[in-house]
Amino acid sequence: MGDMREIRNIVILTGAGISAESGIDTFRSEGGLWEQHRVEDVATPEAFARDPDLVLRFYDMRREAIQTKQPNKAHDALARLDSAWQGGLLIVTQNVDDLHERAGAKRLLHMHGEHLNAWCTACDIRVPWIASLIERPPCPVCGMQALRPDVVWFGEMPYGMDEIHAAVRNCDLFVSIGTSGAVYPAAGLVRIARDLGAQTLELNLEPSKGSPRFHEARHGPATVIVPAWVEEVLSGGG
Ligand code: BV8
Repeated sequence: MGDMREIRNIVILTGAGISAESGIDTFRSEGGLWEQHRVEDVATPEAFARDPDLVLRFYDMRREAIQTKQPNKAHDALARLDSAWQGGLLIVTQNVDDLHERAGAKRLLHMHGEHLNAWCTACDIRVPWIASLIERPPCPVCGMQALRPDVVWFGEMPYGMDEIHAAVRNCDLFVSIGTSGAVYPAAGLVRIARDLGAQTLELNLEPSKGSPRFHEARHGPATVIVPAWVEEVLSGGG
């Protein structure tokens, strides 16, 4: 990486790989989440309309599972960076788990929604939700049995895109951690940053689809390479 003195504003994009060592399945690996389910069958509005029980059970199982998992050293390192970094910083996560929050991250945006929220399709309210949805519980606000996972499915607009684009256009360093670079618009953010002169760095277990889009790539488990990178940034090195 270039001279850290030039870095003021950082954007960090995280994906399922940052939670892998916490025991949360990624999507596109052996035995991953999409291995057991075709994405079209569980993560689209059409799938929900066609077979709501299948989709609700898929998300009930994952919502319950994440509540038994803990943040790992990579989440902890990003939370440390968030509290210590004096310049601009935004963690944009594609993950719907709450491990970044539980590690203490504050400047955080869930662009694909959150497992621990439910969204009422009748009154449009979003409410914290840790229980299951398969029994069609009534919305705590309007009473209708119209709650769905507050998760962005394929074909739906990700959350916070204006804020994300503003941060990406303004950043000096764009770092991607634990994502395969397969899903848009998340996978296209590095190109926007790079075209505007930001330095770009990929931290991932192995080269990803998106690797060629980055100036630099470092490979290894997130719990090893993310804390090392954060120490480098905070010591002004690299
Ligand atoms: C939209 C939430 C428009 C639910 C998810 C053709 C071309 C280009 C784009 C499209 C196209 N056809 C359709 C599209 C658009 C589509 C898309 O990109 N499709 C792809 C598949 C081609 N995108 C959308 O539909 C998006 N919406 O475009 O809306 C629009 C416009 C106007 C108005 C309305 C709408 C919505 C996308 C969001 C979909 N929701 N998830 C849920 O979680 O169940 S996507 C899903 O994939 C997750 O969010 C996940 O975050 C995301 C990306 O996956 P990754 O996080 O990267 O995980 P993956 O398993 O793939 O990779 C893990 C990585 O970690 C690997 O690289 C691995 O090496 C690494 N790793 C593993 N272990 C470790 C590690 N790294 C470090 N340490 C380790 N230990």
